[in-house]
Amino acid sequence: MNPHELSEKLLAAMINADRTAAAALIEQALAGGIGHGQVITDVLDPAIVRLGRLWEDQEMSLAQNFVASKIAEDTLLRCIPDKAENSHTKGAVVIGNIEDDFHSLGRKTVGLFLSAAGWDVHDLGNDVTAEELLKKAVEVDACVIGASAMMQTTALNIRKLRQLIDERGLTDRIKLAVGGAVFNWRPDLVAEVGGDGSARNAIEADGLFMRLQTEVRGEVPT
Ligand code: B12
Repeated sequence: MNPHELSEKLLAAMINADRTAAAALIEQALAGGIGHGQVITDVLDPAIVRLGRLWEDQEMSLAQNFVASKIAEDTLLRCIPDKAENSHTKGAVVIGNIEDDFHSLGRKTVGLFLSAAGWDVHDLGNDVTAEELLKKAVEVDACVIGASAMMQTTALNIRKLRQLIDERGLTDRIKLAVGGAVFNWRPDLVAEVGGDGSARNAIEADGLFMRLQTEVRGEVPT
């Protein structure tokens, strides 16, 4: 089966709340030689985008979407890329969905990819306040905070974090990465909320975090 066919079948499994079938499809894709990253970009991602459209077109309920998203999350965990050989040598980073945001799937994907790329990821979960994110970043000496938001309303809550970082004189020590579907639709929002940069997906997040770390430390991480 090619990635497109696998994605179609995965979508059907998610809609039918068939966790076992979804897991088997991912195993099949990985066994067939499709790389972990490609399973996410070419199989899982298109299925989730279609799922989103079905919901937007009101062809499925919030509850159905919730269950389907849970299955997508399980599926995602099966696609974790291999750990970098020199794991966690790039330094500490803090990530979380900003206050009032509960769209965990994207954030978790980013965390898994960053961890596999060698970052020591402190994932604070959903609905995290600006204060909590900054407190943790100071505690673990992180030079990047990654704030995730999926909705226009919650994205604006990131402004509080920008303000706190600046007020405490940490502008040059802690950089603010922002991301989530809403930033992909409205790239101008990155500047509006005070982000230092954004990445369209989990695969590009490592490059962004490395660039931001270099801005802080003035050196290229190994
Ligand atoms: C799944 C989903 C849900 C699930 C979430 C389940 C979960 N465990 O995550 C549930 C059912 C809980 C949900 C709830 C709601 N949702 Co919703 N949801 C979605 C949906 C369909 C998909 C989001 C998703 O998971 N995408 C897949 C992931 C892998 O992609 P991603 O999130 O974009 O993440 C990638 C990148 O953006 C990037 N990234 C993400 N974060 C970060 C962070 C950093 C630092 C970086 C660098 C990169 C990065 O990397 C990720 C991986 O590649 C979207 C529609 C859509 N098309 O996006 C609506 C959507 C986001 N939801 C929406 C709404 C309105 C809601 C609700 C208010 C619905 C309601 N009436 O209750 C609630 C609000 C909950 C809340 N307060 O947060 C709206 C937002 C509208 C807007 N313009 O603001 C959307 C756009 C749907 C719509 N068009 O109406 N939702």
